[in-house]
Amino acid sequence: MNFEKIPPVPSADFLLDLAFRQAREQVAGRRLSGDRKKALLSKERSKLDSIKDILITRLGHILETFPKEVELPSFYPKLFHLTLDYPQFKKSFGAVHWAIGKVRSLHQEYGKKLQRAAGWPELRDMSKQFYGRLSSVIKQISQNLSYLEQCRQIMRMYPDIKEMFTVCIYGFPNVGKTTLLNTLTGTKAKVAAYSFTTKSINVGYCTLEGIKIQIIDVPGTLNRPDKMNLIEQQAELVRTDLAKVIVYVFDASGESGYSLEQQEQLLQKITGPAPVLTYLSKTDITPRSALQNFPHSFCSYSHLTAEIRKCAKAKLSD
Ligand SMILES: Nc1nc2c(ncn2[C@@H]2O[C@H](COP(=O)(O)OP(=O)(O)O)[C@@H](O)[C@H]2O)c(=O)[nH]1
Ligand SMILES: [Mg+2]
Repeated sequence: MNFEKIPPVPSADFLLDLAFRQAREQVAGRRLSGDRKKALLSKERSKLDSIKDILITRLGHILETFPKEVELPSFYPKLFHLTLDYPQFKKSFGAVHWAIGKVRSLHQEYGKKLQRAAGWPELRDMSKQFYGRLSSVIKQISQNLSYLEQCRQIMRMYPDIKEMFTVCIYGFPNVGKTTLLNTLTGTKAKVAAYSFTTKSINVGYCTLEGIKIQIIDVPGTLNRPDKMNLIEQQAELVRTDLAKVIVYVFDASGESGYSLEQQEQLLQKITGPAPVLTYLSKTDITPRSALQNFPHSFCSYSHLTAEIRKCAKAKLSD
C-alpha cells in the first residue's frame, strides 16, 4: 500500500468556496426565457443540485481515498493505533459520512421548498437558508477534516510494506543496519557516520535462491522500552508483528559508540517467536584477536544469507 498517494483532505472553507463558486459559474451565463417564475426556479434548482453534487463528490472522495483497514496487511491497523489518535480518526470518518447524509437530506428538503415558493423573494430566501444550513453542516466537520489531513501527513511517512516473508534488521544506532540492508538488497538507503540517519523505516527486497524476501531496516533502537519515541515504537511493531527472522546487527568494533556489553544486553532482551540471527558488522576494522572472542553463532555475511535462506525455506514449506 502506497500511503503517499492519498490526496490532501480539503478544509471546510475550501469545500464551501469551491461548491458555491462552481455552482454560481455553472448558471452564470444562463438566460431567463419563457415563464419567468419557472426560469428562476430552474436556475436556483440547478445551483442547489450543483452544490450538492460537488460537496457529495468531494466528501465521498475523502472516504474512498483513505485505505480501508480490512484491505491492508494487519500491520497497518496496528500502526494506525500507534501513530494516530485512533478514536479521533474513526470519529472523523463518521463525521464525513454524517455530512454527506446531511447534505443529501437538506438538498431534498430545500428542493421541495423551492418548488413550493410563491415568487422570487421566497425563492431567494429559501436558497439563502439552504446555503446557510449547508455551510453550518460543513463547518461542523471542519475539525474532523483538518484531523484527517493531519492523519494523511502522518500516513505519508508509513513504509510501503507487503505481506511476505520478512526479515527485520535490528540493533543500536550506527552499528551498520542500513549498510547491511543495502548490501543485501542493492538499494541505496542513506547511510551516515552519525546516529539516527534512519528517520523512518527502509524497506528492500531480495531473492535468495528463488525465495523473495522483504527486508526492513528500522531506525536505531534505544534500550529504553518505557521512553520509546514514535519511530522507535514503529520499529518495535515491525520486530514483534512482522518479522519472521530478526537480524541483530552487532558492531564488533564498538565504533558505533555502544560497548560490547551494551549490545549484548540489548540482544538478550529480544524475545518473541522469530529466530534471531546475530550479524557481526565492522569486522574489517576490528582486530583479529578481538574477533576470536565472539561466539561461533555470530554470522559473517555469507553465513547470514545462508541462514536467512534456510529460515525462509522452512517457513514456506510450513
Ligand atoms: N568499516 C566499516 N564501516 C561500516 C560497516 N557497516 C557500516 N559502517 C559504517 O558505519 C556507519 C553507520 O552505518 P549505518 O549503516 O548508517 O548504521 P545504522 O544506523 O545502524 O543504519 C556508516 O558510516 C557506515 O559506513 C562495516 O562493516 N565496516
Ligand atoms: Mg540506518
